Amino acid sequence: MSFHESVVYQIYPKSFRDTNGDGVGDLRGIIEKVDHIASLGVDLVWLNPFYPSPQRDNGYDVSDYCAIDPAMGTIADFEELVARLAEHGIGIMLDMVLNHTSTAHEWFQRALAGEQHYRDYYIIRSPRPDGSLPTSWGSKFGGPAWAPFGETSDYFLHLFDVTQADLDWRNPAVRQEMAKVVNFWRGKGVKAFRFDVINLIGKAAELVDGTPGTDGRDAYTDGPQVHEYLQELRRNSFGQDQDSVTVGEMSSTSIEACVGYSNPDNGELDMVFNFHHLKVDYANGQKWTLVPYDLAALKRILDEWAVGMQAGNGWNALFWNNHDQPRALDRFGDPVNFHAESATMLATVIHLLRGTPYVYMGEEIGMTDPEYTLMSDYVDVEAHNAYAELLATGESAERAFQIVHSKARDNARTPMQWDDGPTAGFTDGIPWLRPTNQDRINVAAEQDSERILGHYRRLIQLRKSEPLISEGRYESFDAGHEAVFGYLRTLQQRRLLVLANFRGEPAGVQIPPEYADGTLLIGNHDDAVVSREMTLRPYEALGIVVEP
Ligand code: TEU
Ligand code: CA
Repeated sequence: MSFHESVVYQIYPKSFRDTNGDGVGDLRGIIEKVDHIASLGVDLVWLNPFYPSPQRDNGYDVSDYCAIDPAMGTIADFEELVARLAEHGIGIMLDMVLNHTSTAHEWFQRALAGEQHYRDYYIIRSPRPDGSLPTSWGSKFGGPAWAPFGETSDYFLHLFDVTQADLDWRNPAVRQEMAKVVNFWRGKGVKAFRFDVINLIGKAAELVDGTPGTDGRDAYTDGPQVHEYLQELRRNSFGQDQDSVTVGEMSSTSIEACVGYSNPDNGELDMVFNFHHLKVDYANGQKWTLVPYDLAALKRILDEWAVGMQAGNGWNALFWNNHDQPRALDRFGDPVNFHAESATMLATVIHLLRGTPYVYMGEEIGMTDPEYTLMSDYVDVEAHNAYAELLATGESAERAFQIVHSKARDNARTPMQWDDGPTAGFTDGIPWLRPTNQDRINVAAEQDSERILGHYRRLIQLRKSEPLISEGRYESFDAGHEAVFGYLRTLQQRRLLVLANFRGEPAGVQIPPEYADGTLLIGNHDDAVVSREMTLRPYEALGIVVEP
């Protein structure tokens, strides 16, 4: 089966299910919940990093790529999980954090101890003649991207936390190590990989400041050699498996670059994540701000990426949620007044698009951002840095908290809500991050009503039964509509019209005559009637199919 027909379920292992009462999710917890995963009908499970790590960035600070953090389990647990999922035809997609290592990694420690071989693994530079940092780049987690390299007068680059040192991919030894890491997991039966911020590995030999007044990302993103490095990695590792599936996480990228990464003729990756559609609630491109989201921009970006990637024969990973994003339901839906309607509307939009859909754990039951009231409820280093920076720039404590509340990555990282118990059925101990509304939103309650879960299952099945969805051509529909996002999919004579009302009020739409005689393929209200002049109810979404 091609990845065009696949759906991926993302699990943040730390927050899925804890089996030993230490408050942290573990691999045995995932094994325990295999039936839930299988019941969705997904093909792959992407697991966020579970490797040994000081956990400064929740596992994206890897200190050993070829082992499992004891808090998460053992290699035997992993092998059991692979086998249990395989019984249901589900493969595992592993998260490869190859742009940087933890500074606790043996390579960095040996570099610090003076071993030149390992020093060359990292990006280490002298200050400029005037004593200033090598470049003006900012860390994506706040502050400068350079930190003193041990006791020397040099600096090492860290585009993320100060404990995440960027690797120098220009060094062939680094590239070989990374192929070895991928091959280690291939040896354990893994054929699918998600590559973390992989478009940042192509940094030039000579590092220069980027656009003045920015964090300099244009100077190192989608760098000159990234395509060559990906082609090499593919040849030396996952490309040797006929049925490998790969997705690259692309930070601040372009359609053009992403066509390059995912056009099969280039021999790089199968598909790409980009984040442009999730920046429509940023003021002036800045994340730590609070403004209503811009629906016109959201529609335009979804459409541009669908059209642009299709034109270049690239392939998108489709998603609303992941472990870095506040819940889309809170951003683009209305979890208070139209919980099930807006959750299923968002799902419909993504699942019928051209690309491969990803479902982030909890999305299938309409999980929302937690109802936290204190900064001490948050754990993420990024949230705390941002709060401090907001205060330093003169925001009131109340406003700074509101911003963190709406933007923190912890919003997505609260424990999976299995039942309405005090810890949501996540743990018998004290959860590392507190759930808040499991009394209303939990898997057990959804099993009974199936309003959201059932819709996800139907959408996932449709992708497998309808080549129109997995292979059809994409075209925009009524792009100027102020409330409705619409698009067409066509495959030979079969055609599909998808309509989704993003507003909490009814919205009128004119249906082209040929679709007015079509049939309802799926909808989030079971009593929709197709007609020439339709009025979509609040957050109503549907797909109308026309047979030849
Ligand atoms: O994220 C990359 C990234 O640039 C963003 O998603 C970033 O975390 C966010 O915009 C901050 O506001 C990846 C991982 O998904 C993330 O969890 C890691 O922290 C990061 O790389 C570093 O490995
Ligand atoms: Ca545990």
